[in-house]
Amino acid sequence: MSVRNSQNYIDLENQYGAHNYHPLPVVLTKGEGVFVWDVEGKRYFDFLSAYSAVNQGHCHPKILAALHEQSQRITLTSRAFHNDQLGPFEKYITELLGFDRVLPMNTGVEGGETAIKLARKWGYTVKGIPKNQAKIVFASGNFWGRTIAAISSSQDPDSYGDFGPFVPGFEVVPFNDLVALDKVLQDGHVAAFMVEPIQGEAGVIVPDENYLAGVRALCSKYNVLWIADEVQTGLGRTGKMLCCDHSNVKPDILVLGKALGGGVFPVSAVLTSHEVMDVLHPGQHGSTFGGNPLACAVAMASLQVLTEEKLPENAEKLGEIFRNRLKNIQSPLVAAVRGKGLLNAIDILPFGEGKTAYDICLALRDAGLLAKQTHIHTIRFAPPLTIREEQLNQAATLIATTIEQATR
Ligand code: IF1
Repeated sequence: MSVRNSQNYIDLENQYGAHNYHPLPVVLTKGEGVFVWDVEGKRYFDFLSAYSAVNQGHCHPKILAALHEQSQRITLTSRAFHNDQLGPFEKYITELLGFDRVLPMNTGVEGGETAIKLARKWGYTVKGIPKNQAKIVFASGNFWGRTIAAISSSQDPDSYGDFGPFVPGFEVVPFNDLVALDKVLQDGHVAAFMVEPIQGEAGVIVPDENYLAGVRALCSKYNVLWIADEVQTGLGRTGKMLCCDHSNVKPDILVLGKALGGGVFPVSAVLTSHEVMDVLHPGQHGSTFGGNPLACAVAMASLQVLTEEKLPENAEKLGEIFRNRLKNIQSPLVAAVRGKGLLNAIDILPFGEGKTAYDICLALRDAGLLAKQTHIHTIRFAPPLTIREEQLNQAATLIATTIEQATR
């Protein structure tokens, strides 16, 4: 076949691939910093960052160098043997984030599953919950992945429909509701409460200022482990290294993923105390790829880039500017603007003949910016944290113009 165009690639996916996504019609072939290019050579601002997995920008030179350098030496040993990258990475990340121990995995959902297994085992062996009666509480609107356990806590029919039966022992309370949480945590069989500090997939739902402090206090009061799912909000995205840092509170178990791999490799991690992590003994949990030398080298570089380039601080500063620009959009379509740092979203009212946020995303694509809607009416805006102020303003102008022209 001669050089393929976008449609050729889309046709191949339609014919040979599972239809488990409905991607925006654009075919990407190159990424650098805050920009991506399609196969026709058109450049776009990337305002999704692979759902916050590319916080450091596409193909960051330091992260690629770590990937390349380590890949020339050794890439996979399994945990049957030690390797010379795991220990240094474990020391670095636990000291950087202030936890005693870390358990490395690969994807975010594996991190969530690991956290839940740790909590259940702690519940039985430390808290004294009767065997197989441990409960895990989740916030309604949660999203933490696509495994059977993850969808067992979901209220989204797209996530759980026709995939039953579901994992028992899961309960749900309204997000951002400390009264409801207080009530449910009084059940002595509750081992943990798992919650995102800001709910990403639900539509960038930011809780009240005092919510996380309330979660911390209630979990301590009732001897329940607080699991913070910072797979999407962590690693600088909301303007601090961890979203919990805005409230000066620390979870008992922290789950990281996405940008821990710097946009080049799947790396996730669960960080916690000696008391919790030491309930696990050899042979009780693991993963073929968890803690592999290539992942550790990449994750180390990914974390160093965040701190060396002050990316959380940049996200904090530019997030304020961006939300102000969105709030000044002169259009009746914009129903709400919300977010923290460079995790932001707008709600778009239906317009024209049944047009929705998806149609705005198509228009943004034509204007040179890629973003994706969630739950029909919300567009999430999450550029790489390396974005510069002039680039952010250029993108904000493009967004404003596109939305203001949508109803003309
Ligand atoms: C998809 C959503 C985002 C997450 C939080 C754990 C995980 C995720 C807070 C699991 C993953 C991804 C999954 C991906 C799209 C994306 C997503 F739209 F699906 F919900 F970001 F909002 N905790 N989120 O957001 O991490 O196992 O995927 O590495 O499934 O389409 P993972």
